[in-house]
Amino acid sequence: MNQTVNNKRYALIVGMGATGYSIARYLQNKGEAFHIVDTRTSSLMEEQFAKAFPEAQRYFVEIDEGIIAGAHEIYLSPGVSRDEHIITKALALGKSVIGDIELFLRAVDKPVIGITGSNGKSTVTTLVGLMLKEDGRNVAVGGNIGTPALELLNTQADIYVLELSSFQLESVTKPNLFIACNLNISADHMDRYDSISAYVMAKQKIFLGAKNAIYNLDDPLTHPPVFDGMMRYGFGLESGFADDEKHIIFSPQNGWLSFDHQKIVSKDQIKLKGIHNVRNALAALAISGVAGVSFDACKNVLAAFSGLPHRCEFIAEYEGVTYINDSKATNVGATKAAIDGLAAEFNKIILIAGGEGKGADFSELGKSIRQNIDTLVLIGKDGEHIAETVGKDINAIFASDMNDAVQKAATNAGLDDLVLLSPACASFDMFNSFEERGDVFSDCVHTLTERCV
Ligand code: UMA
Ligand code: ADP
Repeated sequence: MNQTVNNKRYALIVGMGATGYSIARYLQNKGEAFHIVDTRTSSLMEEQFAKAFPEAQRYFVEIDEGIIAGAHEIYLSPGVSRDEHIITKALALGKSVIGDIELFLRAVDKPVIGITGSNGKSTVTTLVGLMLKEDGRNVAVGGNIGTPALELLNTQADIYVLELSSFQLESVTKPNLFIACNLNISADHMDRYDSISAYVMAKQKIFLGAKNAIYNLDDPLTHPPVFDGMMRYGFGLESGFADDEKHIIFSPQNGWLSFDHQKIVSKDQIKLKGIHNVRNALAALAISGVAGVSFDACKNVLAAFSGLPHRCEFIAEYEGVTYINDSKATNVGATKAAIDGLAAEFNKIILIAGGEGKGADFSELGKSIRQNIDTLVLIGKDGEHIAETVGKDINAIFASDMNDAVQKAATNAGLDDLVLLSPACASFDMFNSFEERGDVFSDCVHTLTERCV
């Protein structure tokens, strides 16, 4: 492509994926010109872009500095690091580099709820969306959970719920949300951040300008700074809170989840399983309660919602062995939560883990594994690294692919045991997505059970 600079005002979109596409569509609808660049040699969506936006110039890997200099603003996709050479050049030229969330927030004139955290975002975002709907609100749900935020603008909703990743939060200035929630922090994406503090700071941006802040009483890294005029609500498991601190807590003594001393729902009435999901229910109650949703609507949703696919999802029980798909556990914290939450229910656990480790420190996983895992079946790029880190005293087996892993796990399982796929890693070394990884696991389990009938 001829890299000429024209005189027309244009923006530069970085990344030709779902976000880039939503930004391009948004600008096209507004009649604004743009160029698009992907810092890789090609994009899976290249053809779609060429068809939908024939006017826009497309570039790959390299781009003249003049094109960057000529852009009035740069719109960055979340998967592209702000350390990427095009972005560092743009920033050095004094350009504003923002993401789709900032564009969405500039355009929207209705209340927006934002939910971030290392784990549980999609579950809580879904619960809050369902609670608002149950309460009769016209709600639109999107962001990192799947539908890019800008696409929600076509829905004419009265209230928006956005799942926000640290990558998306890096490229907002001051979100000014109606409700901002930070669920929990454990290390993730350490291939993208220099330190855990850089990751924590990206997450903390969610609170800037928020009217209401919701945080995890048990996790100090989620606590917001004190801002004038910002209401604060803590959720947690019978955790300490100040007398004047609004709190949404679960009491293991009486088994109830309560909102500021008012009992709302008992743990037994919640369909989701595991203590991490009690935390998710508390966060959803806190957010929905602050948004004015009736507690009856919240209760109905908690009693009916059995969870999203690929999150501790029951697949089959065969010859006394239960098979659970937790493919969405793409970091150490998520896998720890799944193991610790499920261990009490089974005789022993055979864990299938491994994949693209994203620079994680797997020693954190060692304790949970040593306490609760009988056999570790390892797959993917970082399988060996996990085995080395958790120690020699664990029965670790290597598998060549998912089918091999399921077979080896089944061979090592007996009555009342659990075979758990909870990889603590991203899927990209072996699969296109965590969904594909979970589907392949599920297919392998079904093949195994059918073959043996
Ligand atoms: N690309 C580059 N250079 C890079 C990296 C990527 O040019 O260094 C290009 C790719 O070649 C591709 C495009 O950017 O053409 C992809 O953009 P993207 O990686 O930002 O992904 P999108 O398709 O826009 O999807 C993004 C989120 N992906 C990431 O943040 C990595 C999706 O979250 C989100 O659903 C979607 O926007 C809509 O908001 C996915 C995710 O994995 C599920 N999120 C991470 C997570 O949950 O852990 C943060
Ligand atoms: P996210 O969108 O943040 O990735 P999900 O709701 O999709 O979160 O859950 C992903 C995985 O994280 C689940 O498979 C589960 O193992 C784990 N998980 C869910 N909620 C929590 C929580 N509150 N704390 C720790 N781990 C959790």
